[in-house]
Amino acid sequence: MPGKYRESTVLEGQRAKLKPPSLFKVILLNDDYTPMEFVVIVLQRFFAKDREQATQIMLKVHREGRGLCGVYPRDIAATKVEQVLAFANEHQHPLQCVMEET
Ligand code: TYC
Repeated sequence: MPGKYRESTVLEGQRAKLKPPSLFKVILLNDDYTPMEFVVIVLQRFFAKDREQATQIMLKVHREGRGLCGVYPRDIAATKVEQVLAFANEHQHPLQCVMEET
């Protein structure tokens, strides 16, 4: 298709095919051994929660078995899970963290 608007026509064609990225929940799981204070630190360090928010989420996980830390695009969610598991392993805590598509 000749003409001076050809390039923008191609760009619009590509734009129309893009879907918004899938989002993933990052979820912390309860266990009987990880100290509460360690979980609060994890939520502050990796999920940008303040101490009050972190404490509420930790207590929810402790009482209900699991709790939402945040919602992110796939790669960021996967990195958060890796960071939490590496940090827990370093400190020899069995804390588990998973991601789930929303
Ligand atoms: N249940 C743990 C305890 O009593 C605390 C805990 C909370 C562990 C949240 C993991 O994701 C977790 N020490």
